[in-house]
Amino acid sequence: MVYKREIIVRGGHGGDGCVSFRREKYVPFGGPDGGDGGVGGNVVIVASPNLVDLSWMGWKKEFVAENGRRGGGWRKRGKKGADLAISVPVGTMVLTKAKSGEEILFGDLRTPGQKVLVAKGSWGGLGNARFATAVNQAPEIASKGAPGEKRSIILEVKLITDICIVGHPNSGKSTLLAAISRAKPEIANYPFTTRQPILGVMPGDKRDFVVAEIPGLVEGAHLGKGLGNEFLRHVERTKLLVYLLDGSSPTVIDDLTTLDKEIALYKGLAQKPKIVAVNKIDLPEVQACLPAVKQCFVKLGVPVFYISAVSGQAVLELTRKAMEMVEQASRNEEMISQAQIAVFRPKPRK
Ligand SMILES: Nc1nc2c(ncn2[C@@H]2O[C@H](COP(=O)(O)OP(=O)(O)OP(=O)(O)O)[C@@H](O)[C@H]2O)c(=O)[nH]1
Ligand SMILES: [Mg+2]
Repeated sequence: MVYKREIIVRGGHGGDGCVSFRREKYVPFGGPDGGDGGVGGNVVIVASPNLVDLSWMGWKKEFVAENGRRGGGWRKRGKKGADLAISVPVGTMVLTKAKSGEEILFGDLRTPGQKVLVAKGSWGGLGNARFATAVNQAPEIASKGAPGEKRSIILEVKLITDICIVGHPNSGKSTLLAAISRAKPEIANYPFTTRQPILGVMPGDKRDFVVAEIPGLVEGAHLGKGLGNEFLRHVERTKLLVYLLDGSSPTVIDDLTTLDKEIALYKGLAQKPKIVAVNKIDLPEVQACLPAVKQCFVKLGVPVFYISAVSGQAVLELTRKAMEMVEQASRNEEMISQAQIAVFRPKPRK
């Protein structure tokens, strides 16, 4: 899976202007009639709901829109170069690098079909008809089309979700996602069944919630162990994390610590609102040690939901709480963004 790529984009060059003179039998008053060159095509980045990553780009480095064509006789303007649309997944951020090396946000494609223009095609050159003046009625000059705009951009995919389910491999993330949403992820009793983020839509009372499952994290994921922690980039823009622990694991308390450590090591994730859930409580062996586990979590002061993604036990309570927390997080975000809007008022007259 490719979630970050640096590419070069270039708008089409403008077509050259044309030098031409009208010369027809029996037609007096010919004169310069060279048309202008066509405009070069633009490069636009478009958010497509059918993509999940940038792997379709392969090793291609440079993306170039079509050049404008040359102008023609009879004052014909050259054909416009076609625009080049580069499709990217919804949730892609388009960045450019400043001279200082800092990455600057150019556009954030959050909804399907949203576009951002990254390189403009250039104007075509002028044909000789444009240069005719009273003193130079037969100009033999035309201007060249200008080169298209060229820049290097960085595309970074960061999914936009309400809830992200994170946990160790095999803890039942896909089973929970399938239980609460319309997604149909692969479920199997071996680690790393899910190898890429999976999205699902959970219907709520007022609106739908986008839920994602991120591939399993293991201790040392930030050092590249297991599937690594690069999937955590998709957690950056979620409103709520659901830590899903495997109740049948003999080290369920330590599992929470290692999971939290891996998440906190990724920039900005330590502050995210989160819910902890222990799964698979329908299993008799889990039932047997549940009182001891509950006691440990109470001692730690961590509120926990004890659920079974298979039987559906306590799943509704978990989702209700999750929706409530997402709504609260959205309200907080709104308040912060409103506080950041500058309001300019005229000064009162004396
Ligand atoms: N008994 C029981 N088994 C469960 C429960 N939830 C998941 N399982 C089983 O646990 C195994 C792993 O489930 P998955 O949903 O694939 O787990 P995952 O966390 O998505 O695993 P990876 O994608 O590999 O990281 C499957 O055999 C599930 O049937 C549960 O609540 N009770
Ligand atoms: Mg899975």
